[in-house]
Amino acid sequence: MIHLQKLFGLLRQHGVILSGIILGVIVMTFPIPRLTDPQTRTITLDARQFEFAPHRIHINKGDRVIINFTASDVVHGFYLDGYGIQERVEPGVTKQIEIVAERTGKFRYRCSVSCGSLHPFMIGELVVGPNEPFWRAIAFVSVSVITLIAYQFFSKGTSYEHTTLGTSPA
Ligand SMILES: [Cu+2]
Repeated sequence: MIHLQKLFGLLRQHGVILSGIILGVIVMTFPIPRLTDPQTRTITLDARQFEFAPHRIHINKGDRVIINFTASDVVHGFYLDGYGIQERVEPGVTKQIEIVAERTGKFRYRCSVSCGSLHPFMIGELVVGPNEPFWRAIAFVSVSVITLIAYQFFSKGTSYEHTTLGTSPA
């Protein structure tokens, strides 16, 4: 009878840990098909006085991006900070720019051809987000922290019981 009580006590205390471990395993192995493989994306980027359309491009780390770069009015350029990629485009001619996103972060792209009075303000932003392992890590850490908190909470409730069980004759 005491053994059974002890078992229930242990289960109540360690069941939290066990649930945490199971949840952790689920988080680490759950398939996220859309994010698993780096993607190849094709984007049309148009340059005009004095902006890029789109002015912000969102991708994930590891993605390969093919930019079809066009100009609507005058000659413009494309320079990507941190990648050292530079291209020049004339109206009516599409230039292809290929980028492989190796690092996460925000990288500005700017016009590299003096195209008019507001040329210095012709700036866009490439946002490279973290890919799937990052979100798994975040989820795993969250599960661990929640498990620890729950463990602390539940073990407080059973500590008295354990002391009693420990001192009682078997
Ligand atoms: Cu320009």
